[in-house]
Amino acid sequence: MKTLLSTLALTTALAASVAGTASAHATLEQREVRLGEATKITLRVPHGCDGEATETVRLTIPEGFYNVQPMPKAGWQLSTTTGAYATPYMNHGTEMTEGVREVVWSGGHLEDGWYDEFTVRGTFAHAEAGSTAHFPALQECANGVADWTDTSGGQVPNPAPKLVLVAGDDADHAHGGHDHGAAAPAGHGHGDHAMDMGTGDVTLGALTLSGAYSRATLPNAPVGGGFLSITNTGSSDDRLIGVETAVAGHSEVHEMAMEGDVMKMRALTEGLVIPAGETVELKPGGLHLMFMKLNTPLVEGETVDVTLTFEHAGSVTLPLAIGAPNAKAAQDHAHH
Ligand SMILES: [Cu+2]
Repeated sequence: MKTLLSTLALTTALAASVAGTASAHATLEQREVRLGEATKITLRVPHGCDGEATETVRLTIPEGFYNVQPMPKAGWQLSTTTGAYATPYMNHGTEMTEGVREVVWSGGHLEDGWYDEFTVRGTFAHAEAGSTAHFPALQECANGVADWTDTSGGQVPNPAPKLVLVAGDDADHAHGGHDHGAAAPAGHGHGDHAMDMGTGDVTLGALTLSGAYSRATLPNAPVGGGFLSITNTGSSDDRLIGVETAVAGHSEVHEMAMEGDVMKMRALTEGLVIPAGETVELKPGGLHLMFMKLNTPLVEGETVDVTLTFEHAGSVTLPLAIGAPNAKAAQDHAHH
């Protein structure tokens, strides 16, 4: 059976190359891009649909390619379709739950014998280094379509344009000395690791608060996030019921939860239970403090005072060290 399938695939590939028109595929100029860095992706269109001029180019944005900005082209109308991200993206301290999923350049005229390029800019995140990202594309002509949507990776006549993701310089990789890997399930690419402990631990009754940090935001960013771990050394549960900071008009405790197949954040209106004898971690992509209606940007290297109120342990004000926009842990590694 396997032999038969490979023979079929080979026959199809041969037929495609003999036919000629499919011998030059639509491809991406970029072969590799770095995770976590804004990057340009260029779709190269080498011919029309079986001799006809291309009038519309549709480019599908892969999961994990965030904050997409399409580049307009003279002579073409630009439109985009937005949709929810499977995993939200922290963009300079602002949580983005949706963005551009398809870009369409239409109303153009690219002769069969001409060549053109179509460009978008964005940032890859929440993906594994070494994985392949596909940008399925369609060319529409007056009477036909050239289809570049096959993401199987096989020898097919219509492979989707693709590139390989490589490790960037983000906080994940800057943490040379930390062995986060052993206990964490490998291979899911969310990059959220155990928090660094020992950064100005605060004790409040039976609770220990540690590794508290925030992330820098852009001027005029509406929201910011706060992260820490809370250990309950006592024998009864406690509950985080209040968050307050002078830099925000309103603050909440949020969780990330699946709604259908989309990850969304929502306020924990009943507060966050800190079970006896356990540690609850607030971290990017999971539970977090949400500072809304920010009245001043959060500046990297500074601190922001946040008051947390617990049902039993009471209130405490602690400084959150403001790290880089993509910080994944408190920056002050006092235990080193
Ligand atoms: Cu939130």
